[in-house]
Amino acid sequence: MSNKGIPADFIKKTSQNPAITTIFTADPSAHAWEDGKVYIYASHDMDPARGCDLMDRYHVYSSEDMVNWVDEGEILRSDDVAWGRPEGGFMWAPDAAFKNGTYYFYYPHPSESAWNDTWKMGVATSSKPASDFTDQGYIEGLGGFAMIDPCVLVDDDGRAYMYYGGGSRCAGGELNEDMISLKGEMRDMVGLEDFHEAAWVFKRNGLYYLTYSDNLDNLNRMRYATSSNPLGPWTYRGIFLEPTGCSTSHGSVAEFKGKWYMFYHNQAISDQGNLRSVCIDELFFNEDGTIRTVAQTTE
Ligand code: FUB
Repeated sequence: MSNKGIPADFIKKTSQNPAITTIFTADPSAHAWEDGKVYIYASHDMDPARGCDLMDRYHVYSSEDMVNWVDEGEILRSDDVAWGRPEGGFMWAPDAAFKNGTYYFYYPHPSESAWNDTWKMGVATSSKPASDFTDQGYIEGLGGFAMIDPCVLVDDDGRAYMYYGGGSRCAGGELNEDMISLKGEMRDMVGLEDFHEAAWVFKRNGLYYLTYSDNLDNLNRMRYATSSNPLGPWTYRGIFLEPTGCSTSHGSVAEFKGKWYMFYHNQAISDQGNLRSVCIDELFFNEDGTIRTVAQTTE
């Protein structure tokens, strides 16, 4: 497992945020699994000059206290994907899910050299949350527009839903029991205002929340909408993460030991939008279920 450490001359400050400082990480998808730990499945920014095409592997982080984070190592790289683009690269924002004793790792990746229209939603599985993932192919039947930023919600009744999208369209649909095929058609998520990318769906007190980044020029914010149904229609609720200083914004929301947290990224360490770092702040809700603006802490 090779880690590309952060060169010392990139490090401008040391603080609680960013929370992950051993390598550059972005697009955190956080999950509290049944082993009592919280896990972050993140993208790995690797090269400032070439940027997102060189992102070719994923690391997972775990914590028992939301303060001390363990790099669980690399869990998948483009070389492991038999159906993937021969040149590799382009391992963008992932997500993970757990169902019936199996961990599912979802990742967007092109299948051909001419990468632009060839993205697929790959799936790897393991009996462990942070190791031994094996690629299982990709979800058939998806496509038509930006095949990036998967998010999978396993609802309280065991039904699972996948969301993805970018460039103004977000789609959602139900997965079959196997978690790697679609049950019916994907449909557009209706009611989101100024959707850009980074869909994330969670459930709190019976209400579904869909968070996403918007199109504010070069400094995307994160907005959210709510619904009583996992596939909408959605009611737009507002902005809850102001710009982080980074040209992209991407995050997830998870509950851990009775508190809610916002996981996101900024470029505080590198000052470069292609070398991002995962941050964490507590997330607070109002009595009516609306989300308070995240206070982005630095110490
Ligand atoms: O990390 C690559 C891409 O940048 C993600 O897929 C987007 O959400 C943006 O964060």
